[in-house]
Amino acid sequence: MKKFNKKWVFNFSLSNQYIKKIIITVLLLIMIVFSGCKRENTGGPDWEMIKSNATFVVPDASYGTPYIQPLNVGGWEDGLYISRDGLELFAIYIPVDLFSLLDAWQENPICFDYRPYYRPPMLDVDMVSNPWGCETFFQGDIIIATRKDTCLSFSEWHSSNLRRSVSNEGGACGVLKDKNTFDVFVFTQNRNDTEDMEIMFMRNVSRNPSLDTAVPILSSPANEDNPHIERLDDDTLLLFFDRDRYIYYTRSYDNGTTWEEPVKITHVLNDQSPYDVQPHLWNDGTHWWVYFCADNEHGKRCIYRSKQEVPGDWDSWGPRELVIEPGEIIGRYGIILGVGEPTLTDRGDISFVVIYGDLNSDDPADVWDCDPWFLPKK
Ligand SMILES: [Ca+2]
Ligand SMILES: [Ca+2]
Ligand SMILES: [Ca+2]
Repeated sequence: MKKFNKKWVFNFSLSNQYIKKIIITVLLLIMIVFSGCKRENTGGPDWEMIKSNATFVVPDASYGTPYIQPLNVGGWEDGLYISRDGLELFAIYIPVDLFSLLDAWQENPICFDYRPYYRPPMLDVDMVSNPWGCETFFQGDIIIATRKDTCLSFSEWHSSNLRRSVSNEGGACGVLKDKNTFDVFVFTQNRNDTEDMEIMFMRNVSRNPSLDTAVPILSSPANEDNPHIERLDDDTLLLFFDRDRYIYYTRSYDNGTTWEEPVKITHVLNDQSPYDVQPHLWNDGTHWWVYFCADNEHGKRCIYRSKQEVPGDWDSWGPRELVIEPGEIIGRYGIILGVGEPTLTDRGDISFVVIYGDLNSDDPADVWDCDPWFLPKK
């Protein structure tokens, strides 16, 4: 059970490689940020001050100032996707302090008591059902927020129709057909039999789709994650995704029934592979871009973008350009570990996640959080 449980949990989101990068980053940041200027312990993190004093570097002057989206909550909101018209926001929600939980859980994986790590609201995420008969559990579901107009903020998360017990679902991404319908839609799911991750695909579904018609595509024993789907013409779909943290692309010429053998990207996007790149395709009206996550020279996770060099060639990416880099938290209330999960509206507004925490927290079950932020195009 120990092996089964451990593998299952790690498969859902964080590879061992990623964990190592995080640990190294944390140690570096401890050395840099807290050398000679340690703040006194004042209990758990002052989340309001951490979140309101976080700063970022945005080199492109066509963007405004990043701000936290008002619907943010204490649990872990990750894997964002905003519909192109900007009216829906999806995330995977895990109502725990995920990093603190994983550290502690590695020490004692058998029927771990997850309750000290719960961070409400629970948003109907089933934290009880599990195949091992344990008293408590943790897993993630896709949640959804809607707004009637892009001049309004998203105000509240709700559980989505993609909610499912035991397994983790995430990586939602769709192509809109009209104001009520996604033409095609993908998300990821942990298999409960073989334990690895796979991409689920469906056609012609509502804007809060259910699991009913979802079928697995491109399945392999590896972990498929971070899918991004686009329609290229009446019959052709394009899918970017990662397989064990290497980025691939594939096309379907029959609207998703069959897919060509995935091609591994040779440069730019896989420069740091195996790595959690989180590719997001976006067209500026003339050119295709990929927005993605990568480390800067200081080992901090940043968002970059790369322009397609040869039209129609999906392995033809120009040098990466910085989009947003974490700065300090003014007042030293905590540190920002990184930014990631870029997702763009038609007009170029970016939703993304920020992971930050307080290394001086004296509550080992409340150190880190992951929240949705917004980088508006001017
Ligand atoms: Ca689930
Ligand atoms: Ca798989
Ligand atoms: Ca959060």
